[in-house]
Amino acid sequence: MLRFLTAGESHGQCLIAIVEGLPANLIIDESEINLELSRRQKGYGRNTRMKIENDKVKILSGVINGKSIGSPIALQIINKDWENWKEKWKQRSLPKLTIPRPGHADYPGMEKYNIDDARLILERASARETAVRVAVGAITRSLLKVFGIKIGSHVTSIGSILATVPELPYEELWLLADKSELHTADKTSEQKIKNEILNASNNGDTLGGIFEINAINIPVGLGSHTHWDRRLDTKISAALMSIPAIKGVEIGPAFNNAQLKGSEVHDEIFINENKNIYHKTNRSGGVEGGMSNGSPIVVRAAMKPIATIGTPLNSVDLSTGTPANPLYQRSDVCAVPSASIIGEAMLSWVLASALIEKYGGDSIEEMLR
Ligand code: EPS
Repeated sequence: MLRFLTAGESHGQCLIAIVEGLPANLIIDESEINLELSRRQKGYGRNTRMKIENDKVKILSGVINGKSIGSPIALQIINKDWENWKEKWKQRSLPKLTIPRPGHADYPGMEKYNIDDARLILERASARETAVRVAVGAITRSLLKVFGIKIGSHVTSIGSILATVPELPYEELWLLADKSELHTADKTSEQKIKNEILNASNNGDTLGGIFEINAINIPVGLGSHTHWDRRLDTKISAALMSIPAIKGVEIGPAFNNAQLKGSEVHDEIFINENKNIYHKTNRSGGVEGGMSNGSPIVVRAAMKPIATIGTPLNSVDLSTGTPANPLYQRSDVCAVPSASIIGEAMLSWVLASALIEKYGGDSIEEMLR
């Protein structure tokens, strides 16, 4: 079984992940992990924090001479911003945050953990933690690569601006997106989206959006129909929903399909002269009955606008019980492009887990056999 845990706070010393259950002899290239980390850091609409951080992974265990050895892999990413915070933490000079921000983890976290300072909740609730998830995703991406599976993504909307996605093979869409500051494959919408982000920023506001992740060269039969928790779609949606601010996930055009008739939705099955089964359409998003059906996996995720906003929203000072507006510090205006890279990492993770479950093996060679 593949599993991982992370540790670390947004303005603490570092982020840590421990990955357990990867086969031995998998080539793990630090520069490929760092490439994924830098992809997550790009994107129009981030705040000055992204200028402070320059994420690089340090592999602390489980990899010798560039290959996994079957033991737990420990990863570390240093928070450069720690340098600006460590004295404040030491001197306990940071004022308590007692007014929870609507939409953030502040209020339920303070109540649940009996903590009177939202700072102690937001430190771990922060999306900073996703940096180390992307490092984990990069490792599982290496495993998928051995089996020919590729994953990419592109942003399909930000705020009210919908991208017009060109009709191109997925790999070409990903290349276009990787060249765009908004991680969209639609060059024609870029300026409109930038203006929308700039307007939101000028008004002390934030924006959400939607991104799509695609995985290609998928074998038939990952996941299982036999139990709710073995279904591939269960795992995909849970993994995507675990990303901070993601509030909706669909596999294939699910919400549109719900408005159509069965005859308009289900992907007909064909056989070619080599006796290979195929589909001409992919309205299932590559998952039928909780299992991959061999078509590309297509997942969309909806991110809500970031909860730290400059425009005051009603809240309550929990130390006095009186109405108050939360304190505003810096925040991102829009992080949808970064979220799409985190989505790729989480989908890589799910597919690698499903692949290990189906093909097993303690080494890459055994898995391949
Ligand atoms: C985040 C708030 C911001 C973001 C951060 C996520 O950090 P800060 O409070 O330091 O300004 O920059 O994202 C990252 C640091 C990152 O690496 O993505 C939040 O509250 O979720």
